[in-house]
Amino acid sequence: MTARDASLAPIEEKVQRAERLTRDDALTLFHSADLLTIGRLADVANRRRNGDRVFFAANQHINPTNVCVLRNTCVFCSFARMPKEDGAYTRSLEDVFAEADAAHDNPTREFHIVGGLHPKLRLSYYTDMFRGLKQRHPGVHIKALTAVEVAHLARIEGFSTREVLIAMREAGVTSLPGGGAEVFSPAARAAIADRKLSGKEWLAVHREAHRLGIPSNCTMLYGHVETMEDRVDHLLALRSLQDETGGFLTYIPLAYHPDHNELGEALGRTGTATTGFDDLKNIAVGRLVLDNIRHVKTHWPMVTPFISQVALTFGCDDLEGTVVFERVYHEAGAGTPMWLSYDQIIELIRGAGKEPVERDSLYQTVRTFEGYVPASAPGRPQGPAPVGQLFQLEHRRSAVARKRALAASVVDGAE
Ligand code: V47
Repeated sequence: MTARDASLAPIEEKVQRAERLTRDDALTLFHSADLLTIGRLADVANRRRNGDRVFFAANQHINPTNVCVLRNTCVFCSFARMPKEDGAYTRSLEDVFAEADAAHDNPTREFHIVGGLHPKLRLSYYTDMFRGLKQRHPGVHIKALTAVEVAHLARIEGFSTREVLIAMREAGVTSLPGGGAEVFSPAARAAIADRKLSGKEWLAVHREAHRLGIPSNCTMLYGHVETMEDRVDHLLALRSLQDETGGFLTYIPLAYHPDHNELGEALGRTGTATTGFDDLKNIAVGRLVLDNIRHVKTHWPMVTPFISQVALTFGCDDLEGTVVFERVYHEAGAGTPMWLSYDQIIELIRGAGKEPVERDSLYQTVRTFEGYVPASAPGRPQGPAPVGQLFQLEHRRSAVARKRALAASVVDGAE
C-alpha cells in the first residue's frame, strides 16, 4: 500500500525496517493529514510488540484531595480548589477506605491515587493510606502520586524525592502514574502551568523512581497552546529517558478539556475538546516515535469509549480500565461515562477484533478470555455511576462568574 501523502513514504520504509524515527520524521507525521497511513504504520509497530492483545485493568481512581497550591497557576485544570473555595474537599483516611470498599462488587486490581498539592497534608497521610489500603485489599496494586506530588511532599518534609519514593515503596506503592508531565516546553508550560515542577524536574523524579525499581507511566497533555515542535520534543525527551532507564511501562496521550478552567475561557474554547482526528493521530504518532516503550494507552474518559475503540487499530494496545470513578476530566467537561463495567471493556476490545487481556499495574497477565461470555452485552458503553456522597461532583464556577460574585460581595460589603 502506498501513502497518500508522499512525504510519509520514507517513514513507511523505516517503520517496515523497525528503524528509529528522527525529530524531522516525527514533525512530518504531526503535520500530515494522511491519518489512515499514519494509523496503518502505527498498527504495524504495535502488532510487532503486542500482536492482537489489548490490555485493560480492573481499576479504581481515588482522588484524596482537590486542594492544590497550584490552583491559580495551572490554568488548564478544572479539578483543583483553593482550601476555602466552593467544592474543596480533603478525605479522611476512613473516607478513602470507604471509597475503596464502595467498589467491592468490582474485581479491582489497581488503585490509581492522585490529587492536589495540599499545603498541609504530610507524607504520613499518604503512607498510612497506602498501608491501610494494602491491608484491606492485599491483592490490589497501588499506582500512586504523580512526580509533581512526590516533589511537593519532598519540599514539605524537607526530604529528597528519593526519600519520599522509598517511603512510598515501603508503604506498598508499586508504580507511579504518568500525570503532571503536561508538555515539557518551558514556553508552553509557563503559559498553562506556571510554577509547576519543570519538565526537567518531572523527568528527574521518574529517573529516580526507575533507579529504585519503581516503574512508571508517562503522559503528554495536547490540544491547548503547544506547537507541533513542543509535542515532538516532549516525546523525544520521554524516549531518551527510556533509553537510559527502561522504566516506563506505558505512554498515555491526554486530550485537553477546556470546560470550567481559565485556559478554556481565555482561548474561547469552552465546550470544545480536541478532535477525534487529533486524538487518533496522537495515539499513532506516540506509538511510532516511542519505539522503546512497550505499551500505548488510550484514556477513554477523555476521548470517549468510541474513539478509544478505534484507537486499537491506530497503534494502541491498552484500553485503560473500568476507572470507577473519574473526576479530573469530568470536572473539565468530559461527557463520557464515569466508569465502564468489566464486561463493557471486554465487549469494546472484542468489537475491534482484538483479544482482551486483563493486566495488573505492571502488565502481568491476570486473565485471558477464551470462551468467556459476558454477563450482559449492552449496546452502548455506559454504566450507572456508583451512588452516595463520595461520588458527587460540584463543578467550579467559571472565572467570569467568580469575578462577578467577588464584585457583588465587594459592593455588598460597601453598603
Ligand atoms: O497531569 C488535568 C490532566 C493529568 C485536565 O498513569 C487534564 O495510567 C485534560 O495523568 N483536560 C492527570 N487533561 C491524569 C493522568 C493519568 C490519567 C490516566 C491514566 C494515567 C496513568 C495517568 O490529567 C494531569 C493533566 O495532564 N488534566 N486537567 C483538563 N482540563
